[in-house]
Amino acid sequence: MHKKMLVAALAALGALASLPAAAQFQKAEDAIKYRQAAFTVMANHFGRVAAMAQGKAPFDAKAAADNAQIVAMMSRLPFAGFTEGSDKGMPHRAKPEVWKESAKFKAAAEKMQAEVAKFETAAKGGNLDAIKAAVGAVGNSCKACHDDFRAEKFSN
Ligand code: ASC
Repeated sequence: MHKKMLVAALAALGALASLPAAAQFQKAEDAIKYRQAAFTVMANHFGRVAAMAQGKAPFDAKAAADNAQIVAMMSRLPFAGFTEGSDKGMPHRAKPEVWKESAKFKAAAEKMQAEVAKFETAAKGGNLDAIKAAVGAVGNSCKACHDDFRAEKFSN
């Protein structure tokens, strides 16, 4: 391949990679489904470790670490699904504040991600007391965002 063509191809790839998240979704409904799915998977795997922390499930250090790793990965995904215009499209519980107070929403998302990162570290360490503390902090960060940005009832 000519060097010029290679440069052009790489530039095209680079442009694709930096497209806004909106381009991942054909319609608002796709973005809503995506974020709901990501939250669902994240909550499921967090719940497995939370159950251990609360003594509702036997403590299994390996399972805790594996689940925490999934939570950490998932925690980075949902927010790409809050695209412009995806306040409508199918029933959901995101409040208008998600879009009206986007800086505050972003800060709440980043707080959750930071607590989840600490939680993943704690789970890797295998100390149940440290895991309990981290589970509490993650849960608080979930709740704080829900209080401000999640409605009680589904829209539509
Ligand atoms: C969970 C879960 C949440 C949070 C929240 C904490 O396990 O699914 O949304 O914790 O309930 O208050």
